[in-house]
Amino acid sequence: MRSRQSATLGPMSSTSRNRIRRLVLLLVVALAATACRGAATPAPSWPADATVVTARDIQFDTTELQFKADTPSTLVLVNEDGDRHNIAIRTRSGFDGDLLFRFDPVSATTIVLSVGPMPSGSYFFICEVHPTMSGTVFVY
Ligand SMILES: [Cu+2]
Repeated sequence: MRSRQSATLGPMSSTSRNRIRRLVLLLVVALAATACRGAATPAPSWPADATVVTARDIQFDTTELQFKADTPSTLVLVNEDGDRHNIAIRTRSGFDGDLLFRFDPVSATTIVLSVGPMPSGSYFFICEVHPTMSGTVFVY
């Protein structure tokens, strides 16, 4: 009596070929995803006590910044606009008084900045590109 030909013993069935094809496709997709992750710029990080300001629609999300006196601090600008923004801190409002801190305007990015120690007092901050984006700085 002849035994029936078994699908698993014969030449590779089309089901098996499809399974392997699917596996290879999955591997390619997984490798591509890994490669993309590797190429991406890591998101910036900052200390928990950093002062974080968000710029959106040509406005800062706060009119008041606070820093500890006589201590180096971290200032983070999250600029969600395509427009360029910066922050300058001065002893007087607008473009008057002594300049205590500034950085060049940036667009559509998040930057983490070191702010040098400032003596306690009230100061003013402004976006030099959009002077209506301004507020008060309390150093205490
Ligand atoms: Cu601005």
